Amino acid sequence: MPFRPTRKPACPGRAGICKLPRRSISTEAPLTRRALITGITGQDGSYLAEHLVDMGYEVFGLVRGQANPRVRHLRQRLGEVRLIRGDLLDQGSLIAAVERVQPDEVYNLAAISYVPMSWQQAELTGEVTGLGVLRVLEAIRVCSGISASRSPGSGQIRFYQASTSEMFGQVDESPQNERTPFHPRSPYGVAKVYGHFLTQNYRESYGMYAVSGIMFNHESPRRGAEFVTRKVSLGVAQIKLGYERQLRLGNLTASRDWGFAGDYVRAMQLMLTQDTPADYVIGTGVTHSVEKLVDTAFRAAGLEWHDHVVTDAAFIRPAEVDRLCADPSKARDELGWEPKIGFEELVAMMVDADFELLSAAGDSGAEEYTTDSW
Ligand code: G4F
Repeated sequence: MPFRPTRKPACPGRAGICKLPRRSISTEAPLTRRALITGITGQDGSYLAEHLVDMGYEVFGLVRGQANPRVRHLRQRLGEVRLIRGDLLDQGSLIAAVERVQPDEVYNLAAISYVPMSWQQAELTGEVTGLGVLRVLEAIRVCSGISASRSPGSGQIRFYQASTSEMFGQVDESPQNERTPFHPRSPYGVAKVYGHFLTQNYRESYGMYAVSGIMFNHESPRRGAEFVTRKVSLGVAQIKLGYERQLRLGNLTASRDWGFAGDYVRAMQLMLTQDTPADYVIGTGVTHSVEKLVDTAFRAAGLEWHDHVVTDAAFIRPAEVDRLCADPSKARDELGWEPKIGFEELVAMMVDADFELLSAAGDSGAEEYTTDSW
């Protein structure tokens, strides 16, 4: 029998939880499954929160800092989500968050996820992206009373770790599946490998329901402007509107398996509903070069990329991941997961969204969405 979410009474208004205004107010006390998401203000966090709210979950998000500006965007988008303060660098805050929320599911999406930054701040990347996973797992273990001699009971907290195709790095086989060896090429990739193996280790050591989704690149109009897809879609919109003439990029020959983030969060939830915890590769199975991405985006706006794109050595990485392509057959066969949005549709969606965004924001607003980050 596949696992079915159980329903339990909600526990509103607990100390330390900042409840956001609701989009729609139900007169009945909801009986629902409860999820805690770290990294809720990021692209994946926002799509996952929407998906879980639509499925009837009660969703809590961990937010760090005193005046995190991303919280405002989240408030506008998702009134149902309750926010709780905590930080992946602070073990006590994670234990307190798990204790207060008493989640059925924890999704660890928080990380320093911009690969070039991991060379600039390698230690911080290791702390957040690597050791942060340990701290979340420890918070769950401690709050659940699990130890080497005490296994989790049937109502245990289920844990999802956001692993990544960057762990494959320099690959010897293509496409990559769950058994492909890892050869990470950045401090970010190395930190993610640590988190991945630690998740496996807690599953094997303590019998915890702890799984990793090895997600290939997933994009959307909510993607940060530093990642290449969004940098390109913003650049195209700026050029189309006459705000810019050039777009400066790094390595155009690298290839990635790009999918739509909204599709990938469905896989995260499905992974926590299986009888047996396991890791899954999530991707489309189709790869394109950065040059193809650029060509597709400029064409979508009726532009010719050769007239505008300049390659700039400042954006070349110390070590590159040349080519990634997923073999998502295990996810398809066992989870019934398939992506709904293909590459061309994704690129057109992002270009259209940025054209609308910048048209509404005007010339001065365009500066907010600068594409010149490293
Ligand atoms: O968009 P990117 O920065 O994504 P990257 O490095 O593949 O990592 C992303 O996907 C991973 C999943 O596999 C995540 F784990 C990770 O957190 C992140 O979300 O770069 C994609 C490719 C690279 O080969 C890069 O060298 O695009 C190339 N590129 C060429 N010019 C550029 C640029 N990348 C960026 N960010 N900016 C450029 O100007």
